[in-house]
Amino acid sequence: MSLTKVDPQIAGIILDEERRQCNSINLIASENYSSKAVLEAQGSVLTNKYAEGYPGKRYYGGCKYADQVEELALHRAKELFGAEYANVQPSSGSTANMAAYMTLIDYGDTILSMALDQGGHLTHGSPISFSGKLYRPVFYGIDRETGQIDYDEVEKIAIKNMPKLLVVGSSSYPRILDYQRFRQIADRVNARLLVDMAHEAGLIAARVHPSPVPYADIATATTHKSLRGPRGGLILCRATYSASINRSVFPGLQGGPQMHAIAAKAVAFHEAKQPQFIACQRATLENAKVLADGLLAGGIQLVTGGTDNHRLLIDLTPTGITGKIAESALGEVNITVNKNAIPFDSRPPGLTSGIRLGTSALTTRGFGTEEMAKIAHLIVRVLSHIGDEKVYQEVRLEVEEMNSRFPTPGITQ
Ligand code: DSN
Repeated sequence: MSLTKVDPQIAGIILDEERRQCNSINLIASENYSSKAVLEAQGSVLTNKYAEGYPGKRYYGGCKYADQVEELALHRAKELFGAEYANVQPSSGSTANMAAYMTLIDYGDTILSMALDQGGHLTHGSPISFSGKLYRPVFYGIDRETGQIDYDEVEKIAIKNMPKLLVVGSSSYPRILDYQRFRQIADRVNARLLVDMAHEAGLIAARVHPSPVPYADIATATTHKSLRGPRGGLILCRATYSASINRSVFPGLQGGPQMHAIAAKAVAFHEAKQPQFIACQRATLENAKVLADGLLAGGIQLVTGGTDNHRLLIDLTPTGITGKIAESALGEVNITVNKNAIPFDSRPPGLTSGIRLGTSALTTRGFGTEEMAKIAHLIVRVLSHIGDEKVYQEVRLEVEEMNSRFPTPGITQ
């Protein structure tokens, strides 16, 4: 029986969410729209199957098709990223990172990573995450003047603290990370290198962004950000870590793998090989540059003055408004963003002095440079007219017009 009949309440909420996704200009840098094919695989009967273990070595009978699905996902992941080994079972980026730590270091060891308030991630050593509780984190940040990572400074911190693991990856750093330089630093102090490429995975798959895979001992990712797959995690590593990474994921951290999600990941890896996906990732970068230029032209300040990837970080300090107010004002006109701390932010994480923008989701919908220039203009209008309902209404109409021209994959397409 269909969902509408069995549970009209949940069906109704899902419908509302579909409408919200179609009717908003989504600039959340970590979101995207997965295709109908990905959604179909994720919503399949594979959700019924227990398949603890790995292909060919399961703890349950009836795993013939689960094995086929996982083998295909593994093969595609390795091929897509040029990796020696892959594990597609992590349910999230956090568990992927946890498995990487368990493989590479011991509890209590020192890790060196980008500080959360400078653009890092919770699972890179924040005291409120397992990573800060089980390991001894020390941090690098960005240079106050340039807003960019000073690699010589990272090296100095590494030499001073002699970490066992150097962690690379960021949620809001809008510049390319120099993976080769990080490898040199790791080698200098005899540390292992973990790259969390969650944000850039789609750009890397399309080869429009440098890949950390040749340099990292382990690279982790989520499959739902720029990669446009189902919500989940992915691990790529050198063959030497294969047995240990597998043990860390199962039985170390997880039980039965989510076979439906693994099938959907396989579909996403297949889609990521297609010319349309590659063109879209290239367009994502162009769109980010046009958005950045439009904002700068409108007097908006950007951390590092621009972007090399799909993300931009607006520094709202000169406007006097908080990230929270900006997020809510843009939300009023159906432009969805998230408040985000800027480096050296004087405001707490619940308020912040910045907002983060990303162009992956809109580019998937087909928005191009013309629309990006318009969106930059609309953002400037809203941020300079906080609370002005007349301006909000004008902007809402422009947002509606743009939304009406671009179907939303997985929903209207
Ligand atoms: N929540 C993700 C992001 O928005 O970047 C990171 O886990």
